Amino acid sequence: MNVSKPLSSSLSGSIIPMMQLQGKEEAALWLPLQQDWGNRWCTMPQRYLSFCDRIDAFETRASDVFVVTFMKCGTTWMQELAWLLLNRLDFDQAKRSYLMDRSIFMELSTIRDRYGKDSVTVCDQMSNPRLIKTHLPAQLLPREIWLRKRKIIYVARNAKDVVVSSYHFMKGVGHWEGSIDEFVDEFMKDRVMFTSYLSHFVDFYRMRNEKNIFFVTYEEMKRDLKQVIERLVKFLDCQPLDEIQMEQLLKYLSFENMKSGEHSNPTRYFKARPDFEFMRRGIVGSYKDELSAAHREALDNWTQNYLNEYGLNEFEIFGNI
Ligand code: PPS
Repeated sequence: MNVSKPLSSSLSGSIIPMMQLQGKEEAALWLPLQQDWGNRWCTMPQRYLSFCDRIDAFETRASDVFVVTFMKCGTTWMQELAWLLLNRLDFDQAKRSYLMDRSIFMELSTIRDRYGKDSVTVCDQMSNPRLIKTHLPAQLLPREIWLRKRKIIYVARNAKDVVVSSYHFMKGVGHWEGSIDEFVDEFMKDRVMFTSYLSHFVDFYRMRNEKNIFFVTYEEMKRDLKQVIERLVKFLDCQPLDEIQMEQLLKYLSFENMKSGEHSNPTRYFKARPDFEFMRRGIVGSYKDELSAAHREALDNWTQNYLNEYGLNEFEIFGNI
């Protein structure tokens, strides 16, 4: 892994020091994409450097499922769904405890101290079946995931909604002090945490037909969650749900229900500004009244130019947004 010079001085709005990381070049030998990971970038907090070797060497288990996303793409929604499927729809347990304590965020300790011990160790000690959340891009995931073809659920979301949701989140939890205009610009320059956003989801979109990868979009989950659940049940080798179970699950996963639940809404889990709301709008298209016309156009062009390199377009991935 190559690490470029720290970028903290050029990050106008961010209040945690960041740096950009280049991927592992040798990964091209064993990744499904045969991608040259040396061309892939990821902006991470400097603390990541004390964790990256252990994340790289993280020992996986056959029953592991990794929920991999760029931030604000519907991770929590998918984690709750996958956790419930893997735990025989144990709604009682889900109502009693925060999802973040049931499905650990692997690199959380690279961002903030939550546990006293680090989040990689906590992942290591979880009991089966482990449902592990990560925002790391393909090139920085534990290498055993690829070597042993562990199950990955990948959720993608359109760029404009991700930018808006990320801005509110980062501002709310105190990781961003600048304006939304500055945020959009920094996002497109790959200077916000976990960027580059585009290569993050395009890599997984291109791997979507691999047997161990379940690719879905937030937009698809909004359009037809039932069909996504049916597909996921098969992917996770769970017992098919009867109609009553499906209805219960759909009700539990509704935005309104998760927002009103003490533990399904993670808002109180964060030390954040008083007006912070994790479950914010939960819609497709919040960019329409939150981004300027200039930024909508800039993000569209930026996205499409990148997708062109792979012969893709936004509509085929996300549908109408
Ligand atoms: S994080 O912090 O990266 O893990 O955030 P993440 O969970 O990926 O994304 C948060 C956004 O997902 C929305 N959300 C939902 N939408 C619809 N239905 C349900 N049940 C649901 N749960 C979470 C949440 O509101 C955030 O999106 P925005 O657009 O900000 O509302």
